[in-house]
Amino acid sequence: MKFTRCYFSLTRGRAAAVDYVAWSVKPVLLKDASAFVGASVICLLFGLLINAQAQVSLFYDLPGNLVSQIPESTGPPVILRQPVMQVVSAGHNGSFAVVVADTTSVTYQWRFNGADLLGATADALLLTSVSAASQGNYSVVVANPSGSVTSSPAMLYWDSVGDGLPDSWKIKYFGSVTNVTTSGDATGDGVSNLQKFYEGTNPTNGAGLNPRLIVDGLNGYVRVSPDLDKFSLDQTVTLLAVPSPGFNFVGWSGDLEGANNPVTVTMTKTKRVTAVFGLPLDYSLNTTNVVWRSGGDVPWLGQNYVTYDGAAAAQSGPIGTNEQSWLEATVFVPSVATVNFWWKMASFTASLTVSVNGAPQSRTLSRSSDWQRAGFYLVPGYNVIRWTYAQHTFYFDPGFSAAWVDQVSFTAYPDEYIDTDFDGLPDLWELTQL
Ligand SMILES: [Ca+2]
Ligand SMILES: [Ca+2]
Repeated sequence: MKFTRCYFSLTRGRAAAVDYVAWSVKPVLLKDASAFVGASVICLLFGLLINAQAQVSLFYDLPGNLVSQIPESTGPPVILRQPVMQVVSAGHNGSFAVVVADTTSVTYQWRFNGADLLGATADALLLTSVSAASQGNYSVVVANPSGSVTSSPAMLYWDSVGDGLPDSWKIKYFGSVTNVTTSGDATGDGVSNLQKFYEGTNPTNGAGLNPRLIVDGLNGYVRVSPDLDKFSLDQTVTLLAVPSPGFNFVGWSGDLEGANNPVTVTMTKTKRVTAVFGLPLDYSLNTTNVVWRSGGDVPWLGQNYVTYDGAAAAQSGPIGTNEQSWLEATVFVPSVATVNFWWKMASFTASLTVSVNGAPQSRTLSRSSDWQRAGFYLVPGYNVIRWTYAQHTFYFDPGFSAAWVDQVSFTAYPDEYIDTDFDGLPDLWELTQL
């Protein structure tokens, strides 16, 4: 038995997203001399095929000796990776590099603003003692016997402060090197100066801005489509709120309001959006035959973190300053009645008020208070009871604040003067004084 081999190799390199790997062809097993001819043709065809991409082909005879090497340079050099822009501060070196597909017989000549740099003839360029005068375009001319190609120019920016933002960029947009910070955001669009520099957008008027989208969900998650790190200005994005088992989607909070789901958002700026999910309100509030509604800037939600009864309670929606969140029950009572419930508040900047059939009640809850019982008078027939949680303007960050309601009950009194504890005060009156 005889065998022949055809080996192909390819310079290993890395393009933007693709690793070139070495090619190899397993030995071709031959039974007789005629098959060897066929195998040679196969090897040659493989060689031509791979040569078209690799520009390197090595041919071996039967014992494995190298018999021919097709000239590597069938064309000018191919640049796999271009030099990359960099920002260099005092005391640091600058460096640029180029990666070429086939380095055989290749020469390099680096240029600064189009002029050859003396002695800069390697595939990498190291710049020591960088100063303001070093700022400019760097490129490299790569040549082989077949021709030459010039890399795309890469900027070296001078950064005297060492914060990563070039002096020239700061001066161009802000007229100052010292009064600009990397985290600054003069246009208030949620994208920092550093991000704007790298994205080539204008930090003073937002032109070309790439807004971000930060989404969050409690007891569920948000599916974003397309799900990108950054968006183009005014790009539309679809958000789908997906609740955890047992929870309902209540509404959106933050830079998005309402309860449409899915919902389309236009990225006019960087946005923070929270999807609010809750337990069912009748379950949380221990009621049956009551129609619950909720709304405002963000609706109330059922939850099981802060409760009076240890099971679940309703919590005001996560709202901002000068916003409100309301909870409303419609109930039918055949006679005079009371509505009773427990309520609680954790806030320095909000109030929880109650209205019955549109009439504001004097008893309210403000600032922080632990669970208390409250009661209000209802007339025969339909009654609408509304709890309104409102955040007011204050000169400090209120942090977390919310109100809770639990264990809502209704008691009807066919005899409104009944006095079950015989203290001379009707039950109806006593329950509304809680
Ligand atoms: Ca409850
Ligand atoms: Ca009594």
